[in-house]
Amino acid sequence: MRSHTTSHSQHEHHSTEVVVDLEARAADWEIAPGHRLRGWMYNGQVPGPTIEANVGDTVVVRLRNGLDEPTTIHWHGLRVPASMDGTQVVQRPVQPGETFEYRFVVPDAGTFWYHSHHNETVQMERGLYGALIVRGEDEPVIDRERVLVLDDVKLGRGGDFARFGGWMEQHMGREGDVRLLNGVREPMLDMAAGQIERWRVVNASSAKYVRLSAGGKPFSIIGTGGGFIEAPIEATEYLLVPGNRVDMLVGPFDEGETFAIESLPYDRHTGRKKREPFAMVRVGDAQPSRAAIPERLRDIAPLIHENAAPNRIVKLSERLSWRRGTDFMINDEMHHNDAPVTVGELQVWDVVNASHMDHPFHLHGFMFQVLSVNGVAPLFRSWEDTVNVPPKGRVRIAWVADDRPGLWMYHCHILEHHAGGMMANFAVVRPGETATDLEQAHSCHM
Ligand SMILES: [Cu+2]
Repeated sequence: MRSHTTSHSQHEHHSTEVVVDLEARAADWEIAPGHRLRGWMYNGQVPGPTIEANVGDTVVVRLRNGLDEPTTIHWHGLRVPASMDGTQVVQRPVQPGETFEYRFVVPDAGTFWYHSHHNETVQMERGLYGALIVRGEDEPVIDRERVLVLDDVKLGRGGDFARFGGWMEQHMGREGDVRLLNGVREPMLDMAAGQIERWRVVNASSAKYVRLSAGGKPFSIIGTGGGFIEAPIEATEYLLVPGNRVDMLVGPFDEGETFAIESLPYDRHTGRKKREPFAMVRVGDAQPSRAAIPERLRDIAPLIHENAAPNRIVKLSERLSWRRGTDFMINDEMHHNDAPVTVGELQVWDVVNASHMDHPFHLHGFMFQVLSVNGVAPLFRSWEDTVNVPPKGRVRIAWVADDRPGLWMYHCHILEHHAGGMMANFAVVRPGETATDLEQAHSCHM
C-alpha cells in the first residue's frame, strides 16, 4: 500500500490519496500448518490487505481481476458514490484480465470492510474480503490495536472446500465447522498483562451468527458498524451477525490467563447450539499501560423519536419452491425493485421478518439508526448498516439519504439468501427528479 499527499494549489488544504493495488487471484491459503485450501484472495492473502486511511482521505483501489470469472468489490458500510458501490446495477463486473479503479473519499471514521459482490457465495467463502479502517482525529489512546476478521469455512473430506450449493445450504446459508481468525484456524494470540487493547472485529462469514465473547470477561463496546457510539458500554457479549463490526476495548488481564475468543450458542434455527472458538488469547508478562478510556466518545443526535410512524415496510419472507428449494423474497417477490428515496427526506422503515429464520438486513451506502426491535429501543444509539431482524420480528430504522443519487440496494447478508432473491434495488433521487431520469442518465454511461 502506498500513500502520498497531493496539495491543491489554490488552498492550504492537504488531502491524502491512499493508493492500493489489489489483485484478485487464486492462491494457496494455509489455514493451519500444512493445511492448504485453494483460495481466491486479494494479493495472495486472506484477509486481503487492511486498507487504512484517515477521515477525508481519497482511497484509490486499482482492482486487477486475475480470476477466471468476473468480480467486483463492495465497500461495506462506507458512504461512497453510487458508481463506486460495486454492485451490478452500477458497474459492469470486472472481467478476467481487466483492471477497474475504485476511487472515493472516506467521510466517516470506523471499522469497515470490503468484499466481492459478484458470485459472492463462492467468492467470499474462498477468501475475497478484507478490512478497511478509517481513523478520525479523536481516537482513544490505547496500548495496542488489532483487526480481527472472523470467518468460517465448510470443508469436505479431502480438506478442501466442500462442494458449493445444495438445498440445505441454500436454505440455511453456508456454515462451516472450521473457524478462522484473520484467515487462520483458531490461532493463539499473545497479549501483555496490564494493557488495554482495542479490537476491531469484523464478521466476514457467509451465514454464521457470532455471539462474541472474550471468555466471559467484561469488555467495553466503543463502536459498531458506523463508528463510535456515544459512550463506552460494558458488556460480556455482543451479537455480530454476518456483515457486522464491533469496536471493543479489552483488558487489562493478569499474567498467565488464557481465554477463548468465541461465539456463545446462538439458535437461528439451523440446529447449531454450541460454543464455537475462533481463537485463544494467552496473557504474558505485564507491560506498562498508557491507555485512557474516554467517558464520552461522541454525540449522535436522534433522527426521530422511537415511536415515529414508518413510511415504508420492507417485508422479508420465504417460500418453498419445487424447482429452486427456497425462494427468499422482499415484499413477496424475489429481486424486488423498491420505490425511490428522495435526498434529504427522512426514511422510517419497518423491516418485518415474516419467516421463521433470522435475517441480517444490510443497507448499501447509507447508515441508519435502529429505533426499535420488536418495539423495544436498543440499549444504545448507534449508526449501522446491518441489523439482525429476528424471526417474526420487526425492526424500525431511520435514515436520511445525503446527496449521493444513484442506484442502491439492500439485502439479507446471509449470502445464500441474497443470492436466493432476498434483495431489492432502489434509486436515490434528488428532489424533483424521478428514478427514470436517473436510469436514463445511468444507461448513457454504460
Ligand atoms: Cu437471510
